[in-house]
Amino acid sequence: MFQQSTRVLNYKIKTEAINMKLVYSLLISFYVLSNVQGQTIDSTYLKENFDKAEYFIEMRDGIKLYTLVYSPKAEGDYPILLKRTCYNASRSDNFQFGSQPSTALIKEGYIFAFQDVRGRYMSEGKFDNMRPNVNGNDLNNKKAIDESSDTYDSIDWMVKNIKNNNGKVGMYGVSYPGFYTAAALPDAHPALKASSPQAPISDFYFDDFHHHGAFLQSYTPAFAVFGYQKDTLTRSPWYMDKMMRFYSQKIADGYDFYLEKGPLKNITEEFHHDNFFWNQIVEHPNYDEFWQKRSLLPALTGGDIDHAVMTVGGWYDAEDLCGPLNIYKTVEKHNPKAKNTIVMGPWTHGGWARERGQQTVNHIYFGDSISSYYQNEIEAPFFAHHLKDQEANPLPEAIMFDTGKKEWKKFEAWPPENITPTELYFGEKGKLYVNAPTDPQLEFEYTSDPAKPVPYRSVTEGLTFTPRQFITDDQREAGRRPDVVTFCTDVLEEDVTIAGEILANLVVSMTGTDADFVVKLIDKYPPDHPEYEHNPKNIKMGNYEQLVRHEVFRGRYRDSYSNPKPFVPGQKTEVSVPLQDILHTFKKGHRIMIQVHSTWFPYIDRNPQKYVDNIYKAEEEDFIKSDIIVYGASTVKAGGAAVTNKREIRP
Ligand code: PG9
Repeated sequence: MFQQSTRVLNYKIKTEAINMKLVYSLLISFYVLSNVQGQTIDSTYLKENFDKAEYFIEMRDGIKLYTLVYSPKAEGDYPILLKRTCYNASRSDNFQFGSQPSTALIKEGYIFAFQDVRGRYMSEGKFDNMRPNVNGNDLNNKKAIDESSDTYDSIDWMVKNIKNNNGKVGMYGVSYPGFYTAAALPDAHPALKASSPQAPISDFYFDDFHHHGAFLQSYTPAFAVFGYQKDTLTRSPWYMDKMMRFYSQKIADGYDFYLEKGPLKNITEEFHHDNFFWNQIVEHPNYDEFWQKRSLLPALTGGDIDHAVMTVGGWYDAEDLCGPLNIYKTVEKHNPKAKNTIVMGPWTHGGWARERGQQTVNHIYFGDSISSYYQNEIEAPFFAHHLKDQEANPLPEAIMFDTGKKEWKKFEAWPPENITPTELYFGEKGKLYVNAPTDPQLEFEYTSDPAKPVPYRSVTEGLTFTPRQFITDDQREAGRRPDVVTFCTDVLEEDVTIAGEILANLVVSMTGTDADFVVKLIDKYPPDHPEYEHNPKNIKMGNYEQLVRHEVFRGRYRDSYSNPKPFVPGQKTEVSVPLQDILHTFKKGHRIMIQVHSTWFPYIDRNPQKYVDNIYKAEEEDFIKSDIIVYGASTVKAGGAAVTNKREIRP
């Protein structure tokens, strides 16, 4: 797939071709991280057992979508398992399936279909990020197209034209393919019987590179993938030269690189000036109609979803964690006929699709063969039951991994019902109190300086394609900085399990007129915690302060994501920060910690801390220091349905 790109590169200086390997490995790591070859089944097995066919399926508006289909050679009628992707269906060409579908599914016997979505690779049409859903399915309105109608038309054609199919279709996919799976839920084709959106994007204003109005600067290179229309049908990425704008030089330290680049406007001018998606992000800093119509969640409230939906996510997924949790909750709340299940395991983005024996997230070990357990005992039975009428234990409502106890738990509801949230309070000398209010007048002050932002990692890291490994990092370095306030309980005398949502209600004031607030929930290990064998010798787990959950909130959106407003200097102001759900037991002998600060770079772009209309267009001189106070009236509620979203009520 990089033939074409290497040719392009031959017109440039020699050294760049060398860097192509770096980019290839980055892109592959990006794809491989959701498509790693972990299969015991190789292309020879696939070639011996499957026949390949390629189709251009015509949509209701005449656009044709490339669909690669592998059918079992063995006699029989098989369900179709469809994956729709913007990441090149041809990556499965030559029987190179990658990590999905799993070995269990391949051996079970399905017709596997891989489709390029509209405007991508071998498919015709124009690409749109998170294409807005068109309500309803008016087959006569040839112009009313979206990902749901494209899936409907594709399924309709496949069940009528692909030999030996049993008339039932399942869908699956990780990340953007997870979104395409979820986007097919409203107005679904009647043959669609089992959907598994995995790490699906729900809303690009809350997933991936936006978190509550802040921009995740660590995503910057990735926009080359999504911001250029292609002008031919191709099996190769047409945007590689744009990607090379970042990777044509060796960048050893992303923190220095981005700090030297200064305000985001410089990134636009130097790297993304011709990127349509980047320019849409720059022109729409608030949650306006551009983003609202690209949220999938409102389309899932129609009540029409009546088949099996198993949403899958990773508790340590730095890309799409909002998506799986909110798609599951929205389907559950609005679609009583849906057979709705959620599975959340100790994985990073798409981790369940790759088995490496030891399941680790950076320095933390969670157990062995956890992905194989999911593939063989959860995912394969799910599809076999709903697509092949095979008996399977009906899945419980929620299969959730406790990342502290390191064991699976089943729940009848998620968030669990009848749970009283654990309330955490900030006390003197950095003491954190559990369910014991402190003096609301207490003041915890720090000076936030965007010229010296808090590094988001204490290790040197080059440019990331998307952020990943930081998500269970040790937070001791951060806690030693004067611009990070840290609170810690005494040693726990019994286990404290937090299951469900988390809401930090901060009471703050500042000398500036805008600020971000980073809130972290941390598990502090005892001094004698054993080492993990997968770690290098210098990584000691005694007193390790493991990040369990984090969130950033851009304070200007405290009352509305659509209508930002400045802070009044010196005025006490509430900023509520919803953190994504967890299932984590803080074990006896551990401590619970909270950290609060206002920069986290270059994971998060820097807030100038002087209110400007559009931070993507801020000037160097807009960036100012700000003295910030967090008051003892702040609380963190954790567990159950702790989050009451006082801003725009999203379904
Ligand atoms: N999380 C993936 C992604 C989206 C946008 C930019 C970079 C990565 C994905 O949803 O495919």
